[in-house]
Amino acid sequence: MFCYQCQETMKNQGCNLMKGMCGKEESTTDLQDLLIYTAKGVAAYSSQIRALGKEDKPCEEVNRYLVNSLFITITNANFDDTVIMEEIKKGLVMRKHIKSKLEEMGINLDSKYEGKKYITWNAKNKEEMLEVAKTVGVMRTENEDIRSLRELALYGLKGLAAYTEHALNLNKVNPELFAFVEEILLATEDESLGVAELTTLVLKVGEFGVKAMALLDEANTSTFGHPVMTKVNLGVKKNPGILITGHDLMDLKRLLEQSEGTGVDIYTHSEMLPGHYYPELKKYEHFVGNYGGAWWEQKTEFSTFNGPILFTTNCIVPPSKNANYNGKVFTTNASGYPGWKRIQLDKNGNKDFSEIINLAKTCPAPTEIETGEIIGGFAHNQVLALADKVVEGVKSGAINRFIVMGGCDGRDKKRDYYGEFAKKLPNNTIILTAGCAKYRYNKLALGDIGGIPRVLDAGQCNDSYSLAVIAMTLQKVFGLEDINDLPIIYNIAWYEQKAVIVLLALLSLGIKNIHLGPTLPAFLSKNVADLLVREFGIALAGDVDEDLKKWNLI
Ligand code: SF4
Ligand code: SF3
Repeated sequence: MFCYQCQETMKNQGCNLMKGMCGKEESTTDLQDLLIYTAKGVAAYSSQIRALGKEDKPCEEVNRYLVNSLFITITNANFDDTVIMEEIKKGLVMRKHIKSKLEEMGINLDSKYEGKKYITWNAKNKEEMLEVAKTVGVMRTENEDIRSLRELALYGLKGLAAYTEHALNLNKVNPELFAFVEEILLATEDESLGVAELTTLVLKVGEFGVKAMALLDEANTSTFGHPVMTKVNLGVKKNPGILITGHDLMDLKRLLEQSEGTGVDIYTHSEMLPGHYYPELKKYEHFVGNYGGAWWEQKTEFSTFNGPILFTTNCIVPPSKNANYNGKVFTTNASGYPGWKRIQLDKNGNKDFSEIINLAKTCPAPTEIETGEIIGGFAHNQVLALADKVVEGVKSGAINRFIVMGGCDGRDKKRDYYGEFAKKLPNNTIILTAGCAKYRYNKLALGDIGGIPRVLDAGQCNDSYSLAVIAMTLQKVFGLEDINDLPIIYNIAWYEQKAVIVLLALLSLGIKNIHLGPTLPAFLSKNVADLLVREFGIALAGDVDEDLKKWNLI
């Protein structure tokens, strides 16, 4: 195995032993590589169908297949070899099907893809799959700069695919995105592309990342309304509860609908917290609060929740063998864990959560682990509704700087930096956040500036789009030519591939001098890292006092 796609990778070099630092087994890692490789085989043929303008039914299936395959391989999304093998088999059938469809039209792609194993390989069982998998991993690209750029593009694409899938779940599609997914999958196998071409492609991934996030923003807000300022309860009620986590708001909606009037309350964990901000979701009386913090605290927090837990996406932490919540966890969408039941769409496009609801009824109410409230819901619409106050604050000097501190949280001790940084920021600064990184500071009593809270939470990691919209609007309001002239600092925490697409999206919008932490990605070769520093001013965050000084904040 070799994997270096996340921030936790071993020694910040790569997980290459029997198991990843995230708990992913060697076989799972290898099968995930093979799943991506299978998707490339599908893309070779489906891109041809798409070029012919035949976007009929089979293409819809292909679209979902491509984004879902990428999503499954995101860090902490799916640890289940059986699920991954099923997806690989599905891809092989799909590849064959599209190939024969093209041949019926007199199109044969054998010479175009001559020597490319992704259109020819096959396997009958796990052993054979693992044999092939050994030949398709990251390290087969020998040149480290080419490898770095290919992987950077692919990791960004995984994040883009995740957001595209959430939009698809709400019936919103942008066909350009699926064509782009095919383009990048194939580009990462194209030997004719050198450093310059791949660098251009990486930036293009960012551009399309903006489109994917805009589409998801549109999908979420047109379905559930625009997020509004909301106080979310952190304590517990007396009813039994279901804890829902991950990022898929459609699943949250289904769960709320199906559990209404059953005497079971619904709580959010980690990245599902922003569900509370949407009018069409917050209207449910039994949607009672948020339980706990970021994903990595789930072992402790799930053990006191007492009721069942539903994962709609990453991040899963493998449970201990004797965890008291084993047997009570369910997954859906791209997420999966061996032994945990998966609930998938039925023929009619519905999901039946009754088993989870019935199980909840037999469980005690959650044990209280904290009390109080947090405030959020500051996506672009809500912040722009406060625009006059914000502009006034900046003009009067009451607001000296905005600090964008979105992204991911994680287990690395160095991440204490973000909490410390937030605490030491002067009182005339406002933190703009999105993603689970917020749990490092969203429960601190940081106060407000003229009624505007000093931590403005826009939502999930995909809602980083909102932060970009806010920046672009402020640029217009202040009549600035360059977005980098705004009083905004970017100090972003990354962990998995959704943060990679957020970073590339911000770069594509022309935002410079982004600080990244707690470590720079291991998949950036020295030359690629140098290029990002040179062209975009990317820097490593790390020392609270030094960074505050650098930004004239102390
Ligand atoms: Fe290692 Fe991260 Fe890959 Fe897991 S996802 S194997 S921790 S690099
Ligand atoms: Fe968090 Fe996994 Fe990335 Fe959506 S839940 S931000 S780490």
